[in-house]
Amino acid sequence: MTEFMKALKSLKAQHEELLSKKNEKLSFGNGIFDRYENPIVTAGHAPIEWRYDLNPETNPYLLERIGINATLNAGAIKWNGRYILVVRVEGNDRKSFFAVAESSNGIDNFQFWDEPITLPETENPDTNVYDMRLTAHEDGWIYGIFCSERKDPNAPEGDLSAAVAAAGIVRTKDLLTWERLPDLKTKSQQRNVVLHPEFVDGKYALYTRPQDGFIDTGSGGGIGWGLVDDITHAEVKEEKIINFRYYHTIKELKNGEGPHPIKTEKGWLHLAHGVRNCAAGLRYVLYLYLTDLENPTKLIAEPAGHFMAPQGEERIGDVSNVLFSNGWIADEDGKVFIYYASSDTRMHVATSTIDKLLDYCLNTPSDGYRSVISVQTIKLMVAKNKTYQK
Ligand code: M1P
Repeated sequence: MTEFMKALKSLKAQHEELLSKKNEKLSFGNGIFDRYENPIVTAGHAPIEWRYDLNPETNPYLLERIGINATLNAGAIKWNGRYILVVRVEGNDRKSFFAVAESSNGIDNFQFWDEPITLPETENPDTNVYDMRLTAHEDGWIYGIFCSERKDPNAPEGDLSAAVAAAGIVRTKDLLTWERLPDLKTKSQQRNVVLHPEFVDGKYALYTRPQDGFIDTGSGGGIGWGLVDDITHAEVKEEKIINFRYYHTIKELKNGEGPHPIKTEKGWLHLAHGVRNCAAGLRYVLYLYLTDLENPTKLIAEPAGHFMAPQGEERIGDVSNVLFSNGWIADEDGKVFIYYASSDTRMHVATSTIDKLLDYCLNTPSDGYRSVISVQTIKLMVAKNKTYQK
C-alpha cells in the first residue's frame, strides 16, 4: 500500500470512529436536565471530502487543504423522524456557513450531509452568516432567520472591524433548496431574530434584539417583539421589549431569544441567553422564561439566574465562558432535546421533558434583585422543609 493510501485509511478510520461514538448521559445533575458525555458535533465531524483533496496526484502528502475551525450555534428541527441541525460551521478563514447534520436519535451519530447549504444572496452580499433559527411556520414554510454581517460602510478609515448586523431570511420546504427573502427592516441593527411559529393577529411575529452597535446593545432594553405584515418584505415598524435586562443579573449586559418558544399547555416556553461582563470578559449563560398562551408577550414566570452555564471543558474554546443555544426539539412524548454550543467551538445536547421544564419555570423562585431577598428565599425553603420533616 502506498504512503498516501495508508494515510487516507487512517484518516477515514479516525473520522468513522468519531462519527460512530455512542453518547452516554452523565449520571450527576440537578434533576432539571441531563448533560451528555461527548459533544455531538465538532470540527472533526466535517466530512473528509470538504477538507482534503483525495487525489494522490494533486495532493501527494494528503495535506488538509480547507481547515474547519468550529461547529456551533445550530438551529434544530425534527424532519421526517430525524433530528436535524443546521449547524454554523466556521472555516479557518473565519467565514461561517450553514450545513445540515442529522441523527436518528438526537444524541449521537450526527453526520453532515454531503455538501454545505448554498445560501442565496441579496443584492447586498453578506460577508458572514451565522446562528440560524429554524421555524416550521403554520403558513407551511420552514423559515431560517440568521445574522447577516457586513462591513460598516460608515466605519472610520482604517477601522477594519466595524460591522453591521441584520436579520437575513430564507425559507424552504425540503431543507435542500432555500429561497432568500429581503433582509428584515428595523430601526436598529439586529441579531438573534426569531420567527414565532404561529400568526398573531393575522401577522408574522418576530422576537428581535435591537442593538445600537454591532456588539453593544446600548439602549436596546432586551428581547423585543414586532409584527410583520408581509414576510416577503419584512419590516418591523413597532418593537416592544418583552424580556428586559436588569442590573446585577445574568442578563445585565445583553440577552437574546434562543430558538422559537415551545407551545405547552401552560404557556410558551422560551429559551434565551443572558450576558454579563466580568474581569474574564463576557459570560454567556442560558435561561428560561414562560409567556402567556394567548398573549406571547406577557411574562408568566422567570426563574432567577441561569438554567445552564458553561461547565468543565465547556468553559474553554475560541470565545471562552460561553453557552449559546438557538435550537431545541420537543418530541411528541414530551422529551426535549436542547442543542447548545460551548465557547463558540462545538455542539452539545442536553435532554429534559416539557413537564420538568414547566415545573422548573413555575416553581423556581424568581430574582429578588438583592442579596437580602436571596437569603430570605433560602430561609423560606429551610422553614418549609422543617415543617415537612415533622
Ligand atoms: O460569542 C458569543 C456570541 O456572541 C454573539 O451573540 P450576541 O449577539 O447575543 O452577543 C453572536 O456572535 C453569537 O454567534 C456568539 O456565539
